[in-house]
Amino acid sequence: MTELDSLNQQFAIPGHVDFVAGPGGLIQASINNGLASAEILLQGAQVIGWQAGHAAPVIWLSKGARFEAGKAIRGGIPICWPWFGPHPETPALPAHGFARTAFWEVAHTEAFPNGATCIDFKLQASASTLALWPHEFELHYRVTVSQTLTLELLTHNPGNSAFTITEALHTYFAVGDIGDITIDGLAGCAYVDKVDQEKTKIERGNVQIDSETDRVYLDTPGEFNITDPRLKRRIHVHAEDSYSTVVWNPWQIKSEKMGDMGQDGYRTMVCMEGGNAYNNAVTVPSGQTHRLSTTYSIADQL
Ligand code: TA6
Repeated sequence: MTELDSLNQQFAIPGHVDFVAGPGGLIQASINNGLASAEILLQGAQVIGWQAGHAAPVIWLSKGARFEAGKAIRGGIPICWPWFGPHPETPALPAHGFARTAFWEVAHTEAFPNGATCIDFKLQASASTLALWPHEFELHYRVTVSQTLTLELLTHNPGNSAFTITEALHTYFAVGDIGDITIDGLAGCAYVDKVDQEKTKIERGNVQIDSETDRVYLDTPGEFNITDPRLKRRIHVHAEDSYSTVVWNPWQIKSEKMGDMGQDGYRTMVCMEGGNAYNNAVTVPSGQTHRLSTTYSIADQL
């Protein structure tokens, strides 16, 4: 029996979820429940697509993305864990931690009476993770798909001592054109400006983007909107236990250097990431569990 056969035997739900060979042969959970469709790779438990009803796709995936086992994939919703950005002490370690390139297990699937579908993934410490980060851990990640998309990342500390993490659900949103969008909900927040010597600044109003932008907003509230006049929609973001919000667009020159953004891909994406980074780092005491959650919904026809 192949791995796909085993996954389908254990977790497939007709009319909701099955498992297929995805891009690059990576195993993919395909959800299609009549309310929405979503595609999630077992590598990194990475959502690579979500489309509510007949609306335009909400999650952006680079046309230049490379799908190779163990390699980061450009687009979707990478899980940055147990550190966000470069490793604080050892820059040679993988950026954004190891969760996004690890092979996660499927723990559960369920179809709900309201038509939604959820899939639970889990990742535990192993020799390879302990070599990168010397702590026992259990990660549980639930993706719930309907006209909304809810992501819940639970960090459990089964060890005898506390550990500290930084984290982000590094979501790439599809937009009509980066120059037209407005992001609200961050006014008054301090942010670290990573394209200006990591200076700390204060957001004066709504965010508009006309050049490379890489900001980590701190102590942020939990309600934001990405207003997209070209696609005539507003993406609402509701975040819980997420005190940092990252806004990123590499713009043209950095995109060309990255090599996997596709031709002018930067024009049709914006990253808005919920998590906990910088002085919002989270310490998880022994035996405790930390929860990070975000929900996306769409208001069409602006
Ligand atoms: O979230 C923004 C950021 O930290 C940027 O600085 C940029 O590095 C981006 O993440 C993408 O990182 P990656 O390792 O996926 O190329």
